[in-house]
Amino acid sequence: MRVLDASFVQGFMRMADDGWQQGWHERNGGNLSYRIRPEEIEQVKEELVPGVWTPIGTTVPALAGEYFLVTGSGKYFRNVMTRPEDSICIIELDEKGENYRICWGLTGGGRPTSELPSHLMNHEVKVLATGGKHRVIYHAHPANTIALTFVLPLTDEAFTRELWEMATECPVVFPSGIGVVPWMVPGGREIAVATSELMKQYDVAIWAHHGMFCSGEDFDLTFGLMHTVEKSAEILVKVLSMTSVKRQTILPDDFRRLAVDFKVTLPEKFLYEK
Ligand code: 2HA
Ligand code: ZN
Repeated sequence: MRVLDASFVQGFMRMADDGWQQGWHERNGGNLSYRIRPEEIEQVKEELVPGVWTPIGTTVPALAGEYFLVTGSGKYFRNVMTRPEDSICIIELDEKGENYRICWGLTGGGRPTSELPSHLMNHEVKVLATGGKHRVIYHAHPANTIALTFVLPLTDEAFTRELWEMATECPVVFPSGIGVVPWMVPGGREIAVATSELMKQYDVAIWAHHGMFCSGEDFDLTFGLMHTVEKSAEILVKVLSMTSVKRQTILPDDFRRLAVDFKVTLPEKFLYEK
C-alpha cells in the first residue's frame, strides 16, 4: 500500500488540517506525532527507504525499534493536506532508543519536528503508564490557553480548577487535570524532561507563554482533548474580560457529585475552597 493511502496517514493529515483550521498553527507552529502499530508499518513497508541514523537528543529505551509518523521541523500545518510528502515523515528508532532515521517523507529535505525530544519522551511515559494505549502526542499554540498563562498562577491546581469550572464536560474529559511547565527554552531535552514528568499524571501539559501538549489513544480523542481545553480557556477569557468576579460557578461539592455520576476520579487537590 502507498504510505499516503494508509488510514493512519489519512487520519494524521486530517488532524493536522483540523488544527490549522482552528488557528492553532501560525507559520510553522506546533507539531504532531503518532506511534505506528506494527501491522500499519507492515502495510507500507515497500515504500520505506531508510536514511542515516541521527541522534534524537535524548534516550527513549522503551520506544526502541518503534516507528513514528511526525511533522517536519519548520514545516507548516497549513501544507500538510496539499503537500504531505514534503511536510511529514516516518522515522524509525534504533535498538537503544538513541537515534532515529527518516524512512519516508520530507521530500524537499529537512528533519523531524524540533520538539522531537518532548514528543518521544512523552510517548515513552505514556507507553509505560497506559500499557501502550496512547499513540498520539500533539503540540499546538491555541491563543486563549496561552493568554491565560499571563494572568493565572502557573500551577497545576489553578489551571485545572479554573478550566474545569468553565464547562461541565471538562472534569469528565480531563479528570486527572492539567500540568503547567513554567517558561523554558523550547526544543531541547530540559523542557522535554519537565513535560514528560507531568505526563506521568496528566494527559495535558501547558507551556507558559507558548502552547499546549496533549496525549491520547487516537486522533479523535487527542484532538478533542486539545479542543475541549482551548474552548474552556476561551470561555474563561470571555468571563475575565467582563468581570474579575464570577457571580456563580460550579462548586467543589458539585464536582464531587459529578464525579460519582460520571464515574471519574477527581483528585481532591483540585477541589480546594477559594
Ligand atoms: O515551531 O511549535 O515549539 C514548532 C513549535 C516549537
Ligand atoms: Zn511550539
